[in-house]
Amino acid sequence: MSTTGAPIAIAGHGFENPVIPGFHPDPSVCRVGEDYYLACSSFEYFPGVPIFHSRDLVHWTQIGNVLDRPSQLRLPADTTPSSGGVYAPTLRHHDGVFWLIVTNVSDGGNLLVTATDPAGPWSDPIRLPGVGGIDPDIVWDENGDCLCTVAGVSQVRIDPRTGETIGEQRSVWSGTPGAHAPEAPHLYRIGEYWYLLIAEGGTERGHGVSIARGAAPDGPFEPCPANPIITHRGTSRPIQNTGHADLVQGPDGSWWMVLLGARPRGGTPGWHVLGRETFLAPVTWVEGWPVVGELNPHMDPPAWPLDSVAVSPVRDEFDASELAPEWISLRSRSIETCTTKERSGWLTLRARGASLDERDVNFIGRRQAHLSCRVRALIDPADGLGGIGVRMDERHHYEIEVEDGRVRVVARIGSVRTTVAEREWTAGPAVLRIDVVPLTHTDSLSEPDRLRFGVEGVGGVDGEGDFAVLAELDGRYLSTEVAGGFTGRVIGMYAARGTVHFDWFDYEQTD
Ligand code: 6LW
Repeated sequence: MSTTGAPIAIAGHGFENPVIPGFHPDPSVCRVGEDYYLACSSFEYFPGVPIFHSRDLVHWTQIGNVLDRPSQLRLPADTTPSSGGVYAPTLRHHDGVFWLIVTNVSDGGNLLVTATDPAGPWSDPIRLPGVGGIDPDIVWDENGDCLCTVAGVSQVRIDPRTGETIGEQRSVWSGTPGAHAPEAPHLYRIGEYWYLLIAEGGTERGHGVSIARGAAPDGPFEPCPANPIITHRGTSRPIQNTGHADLVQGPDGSWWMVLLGARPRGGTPGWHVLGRETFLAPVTWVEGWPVVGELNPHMDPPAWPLDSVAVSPVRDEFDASELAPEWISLRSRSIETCTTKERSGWLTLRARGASLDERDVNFIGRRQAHLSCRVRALIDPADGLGGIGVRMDERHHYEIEVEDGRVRVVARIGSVRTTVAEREWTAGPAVLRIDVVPLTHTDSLSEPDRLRFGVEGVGGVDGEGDFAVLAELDGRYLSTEVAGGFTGRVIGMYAARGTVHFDWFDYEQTD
């Protein structure tokens, strides 16, 4: 493989980042011929590990979820807190087969699955009980032996068909002296060296990527003199937390890095609300070391990054018998409690937990993928209670819900739960709406965005057109800086009592 190919600007115009906006952290990428595939972490959501396809590394389409059956993914409510579950996959293509290795920190640890078509089906898991540590990577050496390397950074030989370990797991590199959390290892044979890429500094503002190389895949490794090869720590760049990367070479010889980053907004200390997103950067090679280019090569001077050009489907009518792959449920999904087959053209949800405070609430949503967006849904609460909400975790969420002639907005922030607004509502179906509005002018105390909750079709003094706004809430409380953890906002529908039905759900990027 050449390590000298210069990156080409895609379509000659650079590209926009993030390439996969919204909560899509820990990207891992591989290429087969002209096709790129990329997988991300999914934590407490089911199905797990979204997988995307692209021809140019910029425009990605979700083609499925790798762990989409209970036999592959169990997220028991008692052992799966928010930000538990599925962490940091590595996706590779070897010997005509796709391999994905990942950790379910809430059920059994590391596992491997395989597929001939990355859209699925993926195999049942091969467990790796002997491999200790998160962020597993797999690679095959010149002898065909399979090496698994995990955060720390340590390595063990495995039999990928059985999951057995062969020999001891041993440390291969601990990263830059003094740097915290060496993790997310990926090992590659490039030219005459084996390269060990890692993340360092923790996944917050100190995040960065470092690399080392050696003659053998098990080391010893010599660190790159220019480490970290990318970090935005200590800068005023709009994209922060850059780290947890993977490398891929294009068919034209160009090299690229996918990595996670966050877009904090508002006043100090900055709040990022979309979780950690997937970014793309060009890579060149100088004296056998990778040099990472700008995340937004055509943007000068630096500006707020544009939202991805990927356009989300505006409306889901729930006419298909299967739900689209971007819909994610909390911890599990069953046909008994979440189905489009009960009322034709509607999504029916049957309540389990009694509110979004509960781990077993029946909530199904999609990642908020744009800083500015609008969500609307037509709900028939029948004789139950349900609504739409914006969720970080059980302790951080805002929602608007309807039942039996009442509509209300509820906010949960930490240990405080309150009904923010409530009004009479003519019983029957309602169009509930949430507008997420980023602030354009900020001072040191400003929130990153505001969330407006209301009902359509009623007018009202505080309304805009026929949109009656019941409440406008500060977005900072639904950010990672407040909620903690590894995820971002997910917006969706829920049932809190009885059985509720949704005719359609709109997600729309707004300006
Ligand atoms: C992941 C670790 C990290 O396992 O965060 O940013 C953890 N990197 O590598 C969860 O995403």
